[in-house]
Amino acid sequence: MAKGSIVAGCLAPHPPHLVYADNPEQNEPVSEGGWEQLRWGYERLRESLKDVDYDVIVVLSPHWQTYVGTHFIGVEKCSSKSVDPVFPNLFRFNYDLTIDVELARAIHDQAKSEGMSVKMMENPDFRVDYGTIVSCHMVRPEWDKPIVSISSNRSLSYYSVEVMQEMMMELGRSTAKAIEESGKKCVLLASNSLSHRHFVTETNPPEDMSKEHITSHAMHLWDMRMIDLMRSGKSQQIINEMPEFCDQAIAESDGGALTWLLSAMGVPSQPATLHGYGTIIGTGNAIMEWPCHTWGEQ
Ligand code: 2X7
Ligand code: FE2
Repeated sequence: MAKGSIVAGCLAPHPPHLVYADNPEQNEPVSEGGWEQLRWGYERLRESLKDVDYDVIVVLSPHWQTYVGTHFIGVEKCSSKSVDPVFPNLFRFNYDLTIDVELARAIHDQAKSEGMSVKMMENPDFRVDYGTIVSCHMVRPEWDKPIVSISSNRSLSYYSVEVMQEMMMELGRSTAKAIEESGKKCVLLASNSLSHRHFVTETNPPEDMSKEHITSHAMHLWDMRMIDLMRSGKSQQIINEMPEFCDQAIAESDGGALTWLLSAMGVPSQPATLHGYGTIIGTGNAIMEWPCHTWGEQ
């Protein structure tokens, strides 16, 4: 069997506003658009992945929060309605998705053999979180690929950002090894915003773009710094600066997704492509792609 591989890694932010603004048939609320810069960014990412051959999407979302270990959905068919608890006016999404349980279990087993605390989530009534759904929908609205859904172990809240990084580095290595042994080609998604300080009131209508901007200059500077590091292939520096970034920008990378992604790709020195940047209710969001399939044997 040929070795499996990560064909692309993406930073794929998940504010529900993006799905709301796109008006897909699965989502109940209806909008007049909005957040076009980011939605055009997702369009460019989809175009870039159009001719890339892959079997499965592997996603880590900070909105599936687990406090004892990292969990993996272990139920093959998940269908229900996902409602954003903070923005139920924007996101009530009927989903029907397929999980690659075999690959999920392989990553679980590999991580376990490395000493991590892990669990297969086998409750058939489990409600899939909106972060997972929004990122997968924006990358692949056809929903024709199975996914592997990984929880965010809140080790930062329990311990520290350093412990979170150590654990996500190991989870990344385990993910890469399990993928290689599976023979499957995978697209990895780190589902998170960058700076994450948001407004506490909503405009009317929510898609009024005359009110949308970053919450502060300091947040803008952090977002631009991170994008610059990603575009210049300085992954190790991102990992080194993660404690300050999480602390000062209240960054949503505190859930570990970005560290996991960089580790799974081998902390690449190849540049990432920026497909789009924009703010959503004041938070900073970048759509980035590391086109690993173009890098050859590493
Ligand atoms: O989950 C989110 C987010 N990360 C950023 C902005 C707005 C809503 O939801
Ligand atoms: Fe979020």
